[in-house]
Amino acid sequence: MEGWKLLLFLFYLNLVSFTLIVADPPKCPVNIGTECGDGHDSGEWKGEFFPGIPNIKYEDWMRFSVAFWHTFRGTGGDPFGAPTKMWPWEDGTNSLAMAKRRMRANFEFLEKLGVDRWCFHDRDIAPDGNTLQESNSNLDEVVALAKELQGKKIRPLWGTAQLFMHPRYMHGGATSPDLGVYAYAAAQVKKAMEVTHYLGGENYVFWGGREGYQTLLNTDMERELDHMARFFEASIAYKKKIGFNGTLLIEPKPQEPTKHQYDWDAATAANFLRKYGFIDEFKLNIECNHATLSGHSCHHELETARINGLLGNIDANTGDPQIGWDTDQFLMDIGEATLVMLSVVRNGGLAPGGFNFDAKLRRESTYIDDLFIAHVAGMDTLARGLRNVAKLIEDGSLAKLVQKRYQSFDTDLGAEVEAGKANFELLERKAMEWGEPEVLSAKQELAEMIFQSAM
Ligand code: XUL
Ligand code: CO
Repeated sequence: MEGWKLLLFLFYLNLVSFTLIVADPPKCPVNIGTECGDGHDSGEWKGEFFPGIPNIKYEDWMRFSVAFWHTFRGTGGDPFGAPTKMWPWEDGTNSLAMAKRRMRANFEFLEKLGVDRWCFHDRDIAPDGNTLQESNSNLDEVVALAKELQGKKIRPLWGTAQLFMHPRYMHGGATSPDLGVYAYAAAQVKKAMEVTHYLGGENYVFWGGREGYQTLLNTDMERELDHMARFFEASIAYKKKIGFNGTLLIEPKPQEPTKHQYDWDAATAANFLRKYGFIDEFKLNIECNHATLSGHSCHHELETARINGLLGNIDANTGDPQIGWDTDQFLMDIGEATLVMLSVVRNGGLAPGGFNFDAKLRRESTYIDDLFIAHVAGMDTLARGLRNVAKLIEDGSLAKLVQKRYQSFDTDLGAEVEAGKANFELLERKAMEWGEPEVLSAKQELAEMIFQSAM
C-alpha cells in the first residue's frame, strides 16, 4: 500500500474506531470457558462483523496470511491478567456454533484486508470433543463452512495440528514416552493433513511446542528423537498417499513451552533432517521471534535455511529486545524487514510458502480496528523492506563491497580451493612463496552506511 493510501486508511480507521466505541461497546471475552451476556445464542450472526471497515487493496504477490489463532483466538490474557479482547461477535463459549460464527468473522476480515491466505491449528478452528471421533466431526463441520466461505480465491497457506494445549500432550506428542499419546498425535496430524488438503492448503507445518524436555535426567533423548523421525516419516508417507502436494515445514523454536525443544534452530533442524535422511522432503518455517529466542538474528536463521535449500515460509513477527520471551509482535521495524527481504529475494521468493502473520495485538490494543491496523502496518513494513532491497540491488555498492572482500578467491588458486582441489602441500608451497599475506579491511561501517542509506 502506498504511503498516502495508508495515511488515508489510518485516518479513516480513526473515524471508524470512534464510531465503534461509541455505538457498539465490546461485550464478551474470547473463549474464557464461561458464558457471558446472552451467551446461549451462538447461532447465525446477522450483519457484518467489522462494520465500517472498507476493503483494503494491496498487491498479492507477497503471499501474506492471517494466523487464525492470534487474530481470532487471542484473548489478550497473560499470567497476571484476564482476557482483554471483547470482540462483539464472541459469546464467551467454545461451542461449535461459536466456532462457525468466528469462522465467518475470519472470512470477512480476510476479504476486507484483501488477504487470500490464512493459517490454522485444528483445535483453534473447532472445539475438542469428548472423543477423537467427536473432535474429528466438529472439525469436519467447521471445515465444511470454511470451504464454502473460502470461495475460489482464498485458501490456507498452511494448516497444522495443535499438539501442545491438551494435558495429554504434556510430555510431547511424537516424543511422548507414552505410546497411546504418540498414536493420538499421529491420528490428529493425519486428520489435520486431510483437512488442510481438502481446503487447498499449500503447506503443512510441524511446530513441536512440547517436543523437547524439561530435564535430561528423566529423558531418553536419543529414543525421543528417533520417535520424532518415525513420526515425520509416517507423515511423508501419508502426504503421498492422499495426494497432498503441499510442502511439509518444520518450525524451529528453542524453548517455550518446554525448556529445550528439539527443533532448536534452523541448523539443528537441518541436521535432524539430514541425519534421518528426509532433508529433501521438508523445508523450514522461520519465525523471527523464535530466531531471537535462540540467540540468533532473524536474518541469520533465514540465511541458514536458505543456504541449505530449506527456506520455505516465514512466520512474520518480532520480539521485544527487553523481554525474554515470545511476544509475537507485528514486525514494524523497516531495517529488520529489509534484512528479512534480502534473504527472501536471494531465495527467489517463498512460494509455495509466504508470510504468515504469526503475531498478536498487545494486550492493551482492544478495538477491532487495531486488528486491521496491525496487519496493514505489518504488510507495509515488509513491502518497504522489499523496496529497500530493490534500492540496494540497483545501487550495487553493497554487493561490490562483499565481492571485493573475497576477490583473492577469484583467482586460479582460489578456484582450485573452492573446487576442493588444493591440498595442504600445495597451499604450504604458496604460503611460503607469498610470505605474510595482505589482510583487507572488513569495511563494516561502510557496509552499515550503505545499508542505512537505502532506508
Ligand atoms: C508458537 C508458534 C506456533 C506455530 C504453529 O510459538 O509459532 O503458533 O506457528 O503451531
Ligand atoms: Co509460528
